[in-house]
Amino acid sequence: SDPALVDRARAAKAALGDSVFVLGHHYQRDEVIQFADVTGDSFKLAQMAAARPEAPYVVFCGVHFMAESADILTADHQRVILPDLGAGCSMADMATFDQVEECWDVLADAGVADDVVPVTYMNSSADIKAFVGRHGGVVCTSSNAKRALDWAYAKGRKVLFLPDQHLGRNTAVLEMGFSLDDCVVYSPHRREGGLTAEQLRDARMILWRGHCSVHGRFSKKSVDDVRARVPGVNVLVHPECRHEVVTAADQIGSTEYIIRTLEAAPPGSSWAVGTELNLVRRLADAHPDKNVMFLDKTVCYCSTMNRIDLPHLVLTLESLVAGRVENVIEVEKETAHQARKALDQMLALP
Ligand code: CIZ
Ligand code: SF4
Repeated sequence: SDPALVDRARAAKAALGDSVFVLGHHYQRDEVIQFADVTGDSFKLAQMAAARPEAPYVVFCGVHFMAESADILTADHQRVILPDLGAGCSMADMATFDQVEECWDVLADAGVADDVVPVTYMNSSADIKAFVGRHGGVVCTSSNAKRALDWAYAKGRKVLFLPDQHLGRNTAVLEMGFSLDDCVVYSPHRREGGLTAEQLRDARMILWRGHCSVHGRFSKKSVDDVRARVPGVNVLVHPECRHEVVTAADQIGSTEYIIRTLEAAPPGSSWAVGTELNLVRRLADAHPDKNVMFLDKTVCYCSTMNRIDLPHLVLTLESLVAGRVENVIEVEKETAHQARKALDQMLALP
């Protein structure tokens, strides 16, 4: 990255001192992550967001839904800033509030709404988290999806899982012993979700038709090809990948799990990793004694994560030095209150 920009970021951050707290998601660019005070996946960053109550500015290098969660979890006097407001998430955008309300009506018409506990993946808007909080549900991440589902099934007979069908299906089938037939997929663009009332009554897991545009692109062929190319390779993938991919892989886990697994791996071992490319590159650099590769070279970065680049970070930090607070993410009060219930429920999971 441009050395002049690195110097400017360093100078602005030094000038701000303890008044700024920079959070960096693992999928961020190297040029940005070097300025993060804390790095993590969405769960760790949600836990860490409130760790510096004395810092008035929390600069969130990640995507919009993560900054919303940080705003909900930080103190009222703290402002959460997203260096590029265009950094959204295509998965989160696949479930809008109106669509989810309509789905709930469909469940009510089928006579099952009272049996359903809604569970939403962290990768969803604050509106959706608020919906889930209002209906007695919980937020989950890829590191605690099983615990969230155990909690939900202790409360109700069915789960509506938003918005990532793959995380929901993979957790239900691989960790809860469900069959694929226990799961149905609700399509927000089809009448009645494309399901009959009978299907909704029989299902245990109602999956929203959403997916990640990065992880959803790995295929069974990606796994077969790397196994043919690299003898003895270990295939390690994120549970946002399709079911055919996780069943063909050797290990499945959240971002933090992937990082820990590579740390513990023996020197000389080979790993094909199916997750975001910035993270895989960084892991390859961090472990030169291991053969760490990207699962499928035709898949690329998360384009919205990559919108946060060094120029945006420099502008954000320099504006703060000049006393201008821009790109603030502020969740409306009642939405924040309801969403917080679902987030607190997640943070309280055993
Ligand atoms: O795909 C993502 O955005 C993930 C895995 C986020 C996270 O850190 O859980
Ligand atoms: Fe969203 Fe996928 Fe990008 Fe994560 S990697 S922010 S789920 S599009």
